[in-house]
Amino acid sequence: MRIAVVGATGMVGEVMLKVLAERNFPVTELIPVASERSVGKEIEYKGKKYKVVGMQTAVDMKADIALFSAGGDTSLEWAPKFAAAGTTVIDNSSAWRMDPTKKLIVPEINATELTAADKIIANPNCSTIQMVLVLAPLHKKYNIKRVIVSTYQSITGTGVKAVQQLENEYAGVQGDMAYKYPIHRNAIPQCDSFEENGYTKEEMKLVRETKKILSDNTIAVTATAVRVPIVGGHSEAVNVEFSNDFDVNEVRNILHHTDGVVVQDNNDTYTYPMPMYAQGKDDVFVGRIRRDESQENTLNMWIVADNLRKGAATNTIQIAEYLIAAKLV
Ligand code: 2RA
Repeated sequence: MRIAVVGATGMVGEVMLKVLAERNFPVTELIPVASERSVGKEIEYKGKKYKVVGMQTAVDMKADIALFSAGGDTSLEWAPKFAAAGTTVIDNSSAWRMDPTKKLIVPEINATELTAADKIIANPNCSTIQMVLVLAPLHKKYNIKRVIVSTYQSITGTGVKAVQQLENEYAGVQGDMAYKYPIHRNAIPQCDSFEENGYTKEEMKLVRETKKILSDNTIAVTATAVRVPIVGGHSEAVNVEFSNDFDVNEVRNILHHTDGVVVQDNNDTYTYPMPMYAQGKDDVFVGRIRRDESQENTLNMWIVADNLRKGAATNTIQIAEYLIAAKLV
């Protein structure tokens, strides 16, 4: 497979290259792509060096699949050009996610929706992916009425500049600010910009994308997304109201048998998910599973995942793997 990685020099792009190598993805030719200022830079993949090329050069090379993590504006401009050249694009930005003509895919949930006609495929937002992977089997079993989610999001979701800000604050030096406020010893209740309704774009991604991926607009979702000074991954406190009652042990068993989900839930041994231990892994970890005693048919959970892996790079590559296995590329 001729594979283009668009945004190859960025944080997610670098993880995509790492995951492609780890999973021994069938790459016959790698095309690292980035903005003009990075053209000519060298990246290493499986011990071999590759020169970064620009966007038009990459389009002309007619990759089979292009894995995009280059921001919404770049994707809006260039994904159609790659697609017109016959390349199937899997995009990590929010540009295409809510486009009714584009599929929004978490392979374990809805990869079967994909067809060969899908030339631009949207990868959901990281905080959405980890939540819906846990919610999907429970929705099927108990029918979800409402979700309340509070997120505790890693600064890696913002990018390299945010990580550098935290390191500068640790060191007590002044540098470029990714956020309006200090992040060290702080929690910032704003991820991305605000919308008219007072929610942030990050919160509305959780609201809108959950309904699309689960194919059910009746599900009520509300979210509060918070940035916290950690690097390992995103954590989420999720409260779910079902139409039907449930048994907590049955919930644990359903999740234990769900692909891509690992249950870590034992109060006697202080076993529960934590981002420090999720970092570098592709599973979504769930624990603190307990009935919400304040309301019938309602469950509380704690969900953690590495936002750069299952939340972005790995999910993208799993979509590509599905396309190949299903002979859609
Ligand atoms: C964030 N999910 O964490 C967004 C974008 N990666 O900032």
